[in-house]
Amino acid sequence: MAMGNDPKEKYILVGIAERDEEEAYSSLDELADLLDTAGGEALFQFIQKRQHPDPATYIGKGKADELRELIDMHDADGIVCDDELSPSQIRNLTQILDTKVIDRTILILDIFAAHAMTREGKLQVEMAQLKYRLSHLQGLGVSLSRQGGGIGTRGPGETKLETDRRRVKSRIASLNKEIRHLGQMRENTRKRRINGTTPIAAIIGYTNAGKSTLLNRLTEAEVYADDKLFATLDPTTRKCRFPDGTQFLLTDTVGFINKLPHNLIDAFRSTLEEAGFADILIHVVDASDPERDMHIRIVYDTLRELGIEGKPIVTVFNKTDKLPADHDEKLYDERANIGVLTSVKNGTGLDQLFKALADLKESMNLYEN
Ligand SMILES: Nc1nc2c(ncn2[C@@H]2O[C@H](COP(=O)(O)OP(=O)(O)OP(=O)(O)O)[C@@H](O)[C@H]2O)c(=O)[nH]1
Ligand SMILES: [Mg+2]
Repeated sequence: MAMGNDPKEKYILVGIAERDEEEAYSSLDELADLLDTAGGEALFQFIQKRQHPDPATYIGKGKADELRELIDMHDADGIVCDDELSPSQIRNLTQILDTKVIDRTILILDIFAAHAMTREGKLQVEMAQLKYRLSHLQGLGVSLSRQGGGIGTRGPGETKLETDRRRVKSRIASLNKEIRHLGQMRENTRKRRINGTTPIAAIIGYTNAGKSTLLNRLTEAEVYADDKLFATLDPTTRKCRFPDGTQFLLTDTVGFINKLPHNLIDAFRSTLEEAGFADILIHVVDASDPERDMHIRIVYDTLRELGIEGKPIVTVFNKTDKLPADHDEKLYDERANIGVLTSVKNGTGLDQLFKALADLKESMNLYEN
């Protein structure tokens, strides 16, 4: 991580409960995971109940004064807000709190920057960061000029941005061109694959559900899987042969998350759309997560946003080994053709998954072979 051996930066997590307070707290739990993945440490959660974020200061002015005292008392390095802030919100909060102010989007962009491995992935992240900074220069100038490095400062340097907007814009244009070119090359590879006879299944789902672990289990792929959010950024495709001889090409994809920044969806559209070329979607869900129903909803919302709809779906309720013994809720995804329960870690339920995929393939009449 960019912070090397420095002590971890400590942040207060700040959110707004527009309706349900519990929902706001669990969103902040996820924000804490994001912060942890980015190499920072969450001190505690600070939530204000209000109808809408304050357009000037996100939380109300009075609450901000209260927060300022807490920042001093706990010697925090900054705050992380659970929503994307506007340039003026960043500027005003930075002035009132006299500390570093970052938001969920900056955090996610930062993690993506640290995890991108391929040239295409790196270009896509740079593009998303430049777009975010271009639209936030006014606020970030104040916030970022007061700190040396750390979270939110990975990627393109700040002075470059401030000195010449035009250069940023032309950089974005040239990134666009190169990303398109790489996308074209990927499309050619894909066409060669489609000309083959093996059906393609894309493994999709919320971040940290176990998608890469599943791919690794079913194939020899050694995709990086870790208890981190957004461990995977680049699509990997591997061939897989089930015990009955049925073959599939399996593609691992980047995970989805609540409030995934729009700049990222745009920048990653071409790799995210990899799932759009699959014959079948394998939707992996962390069944042991108390928020699993919300995760399922967000996955389908994101798919819709990407224009990926109407594909046959096998939903894999994974991590059943972590379910409490007295668990009796029904695991159900109304949009899936079939649901199976697995513990990819322990290797249980994989036979049912094979059968589900083979049956679907059969019923779809996919590629006689
Ligand atoms: N207990 C348990 N843990 C699992 C299981 N499957 C995966 N995990 C763990 O869950 C964590 C996330 O797994 P990944 O395969 O990286 O998840 P992913 O969906 O690819 O995540 P991203 O690439 O970050 O979107 C890892 O620590 C895995 O070891 C399971 O069946 N049971
Ligand atoms: Mg992964």
